[in-house]
Amino acid sequence: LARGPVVPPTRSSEGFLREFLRELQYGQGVTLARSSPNDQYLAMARAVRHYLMADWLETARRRREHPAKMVGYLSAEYLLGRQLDNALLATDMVDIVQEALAECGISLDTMRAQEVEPGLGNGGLGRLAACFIDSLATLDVSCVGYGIRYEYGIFRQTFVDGRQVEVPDTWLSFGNPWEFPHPEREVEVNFGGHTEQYTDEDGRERTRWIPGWNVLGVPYHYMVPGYQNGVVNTLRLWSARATHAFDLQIFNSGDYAEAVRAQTFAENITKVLYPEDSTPQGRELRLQQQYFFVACSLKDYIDQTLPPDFDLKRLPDQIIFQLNDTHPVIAVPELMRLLIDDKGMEWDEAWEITQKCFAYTCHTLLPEALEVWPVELVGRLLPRHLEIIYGINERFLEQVREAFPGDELRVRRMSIVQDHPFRAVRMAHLATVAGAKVNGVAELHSQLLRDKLLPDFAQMYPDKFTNVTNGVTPRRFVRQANPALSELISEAVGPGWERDLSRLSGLESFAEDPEFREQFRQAKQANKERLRALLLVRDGVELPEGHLLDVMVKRLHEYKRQSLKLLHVVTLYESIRSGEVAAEDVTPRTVIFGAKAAPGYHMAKETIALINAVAKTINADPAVKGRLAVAFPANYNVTLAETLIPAADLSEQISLAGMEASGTGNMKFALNGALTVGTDDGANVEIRQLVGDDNFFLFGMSEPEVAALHASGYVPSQVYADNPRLKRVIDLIASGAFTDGDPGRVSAFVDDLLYNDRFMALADYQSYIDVQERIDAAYADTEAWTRSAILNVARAGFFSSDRSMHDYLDRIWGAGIRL
Ligand code: 26Q
Repeated sequence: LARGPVVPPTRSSEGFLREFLRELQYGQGVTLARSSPNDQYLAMARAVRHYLMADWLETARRRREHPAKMVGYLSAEYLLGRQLDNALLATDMVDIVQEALAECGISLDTMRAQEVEPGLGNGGLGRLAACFIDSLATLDVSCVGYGIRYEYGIFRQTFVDGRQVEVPDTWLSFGNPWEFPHPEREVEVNFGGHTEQYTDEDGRERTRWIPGWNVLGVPYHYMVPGYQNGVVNTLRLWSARATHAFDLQIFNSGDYAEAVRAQTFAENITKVLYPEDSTPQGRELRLQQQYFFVACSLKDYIDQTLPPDFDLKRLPDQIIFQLNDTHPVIAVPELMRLLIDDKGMEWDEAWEITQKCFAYTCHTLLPEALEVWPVELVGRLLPRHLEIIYGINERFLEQVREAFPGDELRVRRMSIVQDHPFRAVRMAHLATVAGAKVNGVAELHSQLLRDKLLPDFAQMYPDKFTNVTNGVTPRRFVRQANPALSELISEAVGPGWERDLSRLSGLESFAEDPEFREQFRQAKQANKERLRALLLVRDGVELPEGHLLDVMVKRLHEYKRQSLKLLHVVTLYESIRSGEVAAEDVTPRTVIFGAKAAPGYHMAKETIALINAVAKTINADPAVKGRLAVAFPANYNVTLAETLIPAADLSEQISLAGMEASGTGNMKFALNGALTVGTDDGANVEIRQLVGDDNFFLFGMSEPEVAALHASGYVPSQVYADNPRLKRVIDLIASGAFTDGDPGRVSAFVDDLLYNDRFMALADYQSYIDVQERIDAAYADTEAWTRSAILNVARAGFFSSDRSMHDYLDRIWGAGIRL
């Protein structure tokens, strides 16, 4: 027993009950009779964990014994969502567990509700990382996800008088049954100090870094189960601790308070997730976070994961580090430093290896979202890395001059180090120069990346650039979030679609089957009722019944244009109020918003306040009762998304064309049978191509039209003056009709629309109103709408993150990865 493989517990409700009670009694130290729901949750989560353990250990053993090339996914964010249901589904234990809990008088839903989701990400990018590691486990690809174990994840959003107030996310305070701390695998990370030259024993001139201070990184392991395939990969999140030597030294000098302060200082590094998701501020602590997790990860991989005495010349055969945006790009000079300073390699050889070990994914098109780090800061925090970056840049610019003689403007444009408006390291340039591949996240985005964001680089390295369109995991976002639809799908196309989403195409013909359409509507109805029940207890919101459910959920950002959605809502309201249309002639609609604003993003917060003000007015007005309602549940997160998205009829994807890199919510809605109203932006383009124009509501300017309007000079106040309807709507808002007669509370919002409107909401207004009128009419034709909804599901199989992973394997990660 001691020497053999780990034996999993018996897969039966008796077997599970045994594990559960053991954990409750011996783990939590309570009897069932006296246990709290939290005790029960922790015990059952640990019991579920037992069933994954044998597979986890076996997967690790297999990977050690057959060393294939591994993917090291480097991401500062993983927006995992709740773990319990995911683990139950991966082990196919829902029924067993439900039965066992029933014996104890415990409901599985109560247990599910106990879990606080790990919100270790801001939005799309973090959720994408979570989907990708799910898919890699399901495809049995050797992968370790590396990241940061923030003590506080994305803030919890509350509304006070309709304005966003952030509350710290204390996700760890009731205990976390899903993590495995490994303090014995701690890693030291250095910061600060200076560098010096010296001559080694062989007479070679070398550099060494004399750091000024250091911290420890403790890894916490999370299981990443594949879907019912016996594979469990690892997510390794790092947590900062004070160095023992550090505090001991001070402690011995008698200054206890100073020793504690040093500890606090070190542990600050992984204290909190930065809640900005598109306009990074050059904050020192943020750079510390980035270097901290990347240094831990590289050292852990080289010293602990590779076999001892591994010849690092062969590193590119063993690992590809995928850089999730520029946040982990400091890994590039870190690997150079390890190879040169620690392992004694020559520059050219180290660079050749480094260039093969990294690939870079870009997630933006907004120039201000590109990370730059002031040279002064990098030099102070990471002096050796700054030298290496200069070394990389010098050699790189030499190549640029060789390829484009006399073109000094180009040299300046392409330089990894910018001079203006301040001296800083351009992380996207570093990533592009160092990466073997650079990819965008949807076809349009990859094309704009080549043509607009990094054209000089695309010219110099045409073969580096590629596209991998994002995807989402069908396990969480269809199977788990939408059991009613899942059952229908399984009945129609048979089992197994969760792992081969292209099989959804088998639903095509069912769109023509009236009986199937009726069942499909019933599933949607069941999901709406689930949502109603949830919002009632979660937010005290009472959703009207029988409405078109129109949903816009995503981070609050001007480019995403929640403002445009709001103009539509006010247009509907105004047209009923003014008597222009009779209330009984409008298609009843409930609009749901969900959005967090970055705490320092003023206009985003103003928009939230205005949405809440409009909602309050509309919901209280008997003139529109039963016809129009607006809900804005606070704290939109993965958990809420899982109930909201399956209930939606209409998916709002209305960013200004050329601004949303991909979007992934758009995919989740389509897969759950919502129709999209959207611009030709990001992955919307591909969704429309796949589902067909008849099943997608396109509106607004295309990206080239946006560019042309910019070039010709865009005057939003002119659009306002020329469109009487728009003018009425804006005037109504500006009058204070939604803000207790106070125009002051809306002037920032209104003035920006009229005199700035960077993302051209007014330019797309009429087109948006027109398409929404078509939507009202289309929704009234129930059978046709259902047919379109089914076709959306049938044709969206492409957006599985399993497909994205196949594309990464084919286009980026190369041969040697087992499949
Ligand atoms: C960087 C430095 C300092 C502080 C914060 C940040 C930071 C953090 C998060 C910058 C950006 C982000 C997140 C970006 C993001 O979520 N982008 C989205 O990525 C999705 C997945 O590819 C796309 O679908 C979305 O279009 C894109 O907006």
